[in-house]
Amino acid sequence: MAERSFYITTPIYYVNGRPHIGHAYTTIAADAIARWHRLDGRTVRFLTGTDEHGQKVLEKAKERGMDPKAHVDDMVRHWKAAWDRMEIQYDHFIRTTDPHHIACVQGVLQRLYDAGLIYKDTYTGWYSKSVERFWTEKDLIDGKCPETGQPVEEITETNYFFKMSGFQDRLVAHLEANPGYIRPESRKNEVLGFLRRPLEDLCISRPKARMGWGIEIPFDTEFVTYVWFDALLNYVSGVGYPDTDDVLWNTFWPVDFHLIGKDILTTHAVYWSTMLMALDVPLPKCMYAHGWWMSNDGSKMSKSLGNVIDINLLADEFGVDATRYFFLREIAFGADGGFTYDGFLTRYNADLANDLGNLAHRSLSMSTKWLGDQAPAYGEVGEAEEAMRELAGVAYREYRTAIEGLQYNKALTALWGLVKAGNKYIDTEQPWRLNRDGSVERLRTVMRTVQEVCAFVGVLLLPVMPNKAKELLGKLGQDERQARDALSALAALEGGPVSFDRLEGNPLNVGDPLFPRFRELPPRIAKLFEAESEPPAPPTPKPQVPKPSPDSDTITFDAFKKVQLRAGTILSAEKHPNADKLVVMKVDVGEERPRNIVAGIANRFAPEDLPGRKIVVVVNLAPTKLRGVLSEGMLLAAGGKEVVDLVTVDAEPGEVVR
Ligand code: ME8
Repeated sequence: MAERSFYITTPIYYVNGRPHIGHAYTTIAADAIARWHRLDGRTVRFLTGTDEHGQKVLEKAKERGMDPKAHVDDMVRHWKAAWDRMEIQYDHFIRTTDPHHIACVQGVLQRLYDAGLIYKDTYTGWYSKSVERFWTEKDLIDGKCPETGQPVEEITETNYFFKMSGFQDRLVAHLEANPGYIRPESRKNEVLGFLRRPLEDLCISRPKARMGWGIEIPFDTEFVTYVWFDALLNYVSGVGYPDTDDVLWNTFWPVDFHLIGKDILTTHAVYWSTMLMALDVPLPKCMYAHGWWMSNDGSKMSKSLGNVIDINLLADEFGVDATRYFFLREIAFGADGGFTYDGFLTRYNADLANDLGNLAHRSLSMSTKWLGDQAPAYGEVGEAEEAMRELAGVAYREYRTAIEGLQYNKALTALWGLVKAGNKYIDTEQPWRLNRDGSVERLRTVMRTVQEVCAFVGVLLLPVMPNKAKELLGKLGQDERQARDALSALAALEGGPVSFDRLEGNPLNVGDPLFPRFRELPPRIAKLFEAESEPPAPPTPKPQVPKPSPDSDTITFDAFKKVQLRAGTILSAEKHPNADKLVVMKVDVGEERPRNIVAGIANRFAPEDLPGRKIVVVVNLAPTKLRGVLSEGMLLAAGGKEVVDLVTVDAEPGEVVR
């Protein structure tokens, strides 16, 4: 693979429904990193598409009374439209009904069959339609699919099998020798755990008599290909395989990142890796399994709970760019996240309206009012300006490392460090005072410095908020080509400060604020809640619902739902300076900085016993001072006044507890 090329994929999505927020999340994340590498001068291939075969899709087609091909053709429109709406710049949209893909799947099957790696056998297993796979009896939980809890069906049938078991040792060795193969790290351990049991062979066909919607097996026309075996091959057929002389293949394989949700890790880490081994194709560089978006109380999205998130509604009301920003900024890529419209509004107002929007608007308004409509030349540059340039250098390096490692929230946090510093710089330098006092030289320096900060931030935001970043750069007289040049100049920077020398004499255009502030939820969203909290038509006679007495401790489910619990890891602990019973801890709860938490657990735990413990934290408790030390949350523990143990959970910091 050429050194300056970059290949990223999303899962190909089933066309048994329309795209929702979860699909958009993976796709936005892939788009952001693809845009970053394009901007950085790499040759990029970003592949997404649709998974169009299999039982689920067939049933949906039947439900709609349509021929399956007509159904998938129709559904694909919605997926493409959603990605257009979200500004997704994929390089290729693959469909598993594409002739090249079909030929690729059949070629692979024939090759593995000829090599003796596919055989025919009769098998009995428990089939879960919801995930399109067989489970063994011991996999089932309460007789249901262990992944979805949906019913399973016992099926005995003759099928073709891929000798996956023969690759188990090689796969384990690969995972152990390549720690970055599956990320985050905790997911790799999950796969290794799975591989402690003997790996079975993989059933890769379906008899047409039972389910005929799939790619025909080339050596037995009574069968079609199992949908996962078909779908996974999109990643290689999408870059020319099996034609290994193809320029796409030679430029882009092995893929840099397969982005997937954690739900489909096994199929990728185990099925896909072993399929590639069987084909003697180099393995991907990384499979990155991100977490899930859930409603605030940790339940799945459901209309009756008022927690369905409509991506178009968010885009209509807050804008596409703000929506993209929110999903990448709000949680660590890898952790689960709870979604609320209020949380969205808070993030929007704080980061976009207040921090960035305000920085841009006030620096442009003041500058044009007092210094004319061009970016001013510097007067004398002093320590405060040097500090801003240094900070920009640090932000750039942190941003780059983080975004290239798909740590989007870390990258944006680094950038916001500079945005906040820009606002603070204005507050400290008080340009209004400089103007009043006639200190024009100094005023020029301050205004220009802030404009350079805005232009710098604008360039780095292009991958995340492509339109708003362009708008911001446009206000400063910069176009995309200049932004690209600016990025190459930054890349050439080994370390040290950013020179902030791009804007002199550029036309400035204040225009409207980039992100208008919302005082409350937009009416269309607020209405949604009204509609959903409206009581049903009054029943007659009135039901006698026992109400808790006013002094009862009973709370409603809605009240409980407000408590946000997350997994946290104690990083350090020390005695409270003023209270024997209290311990002061730093706890990682999946945010950019650890929380300070004070807890009355000293009776049971010495500070040195605590680091490394994985605890449960109430994260939305109002911060308070306990005997003079700030506490930003509360941990859960067992025991009354005397604590007997901590409530612990084996999960990554930031994981929702429910
Ligand atoms: O599994 N939060 O397709 P699929 C975050 N066709 N991401 C979510 C999510 C949520 N709540 N819900 C869905 C398939 N996703 C197969 C894939 S690939 C060769 C074949 C995202 O339509 C996430 O990326 O069920 C997840 O892996 C994917 O959608 C599943 O999409």
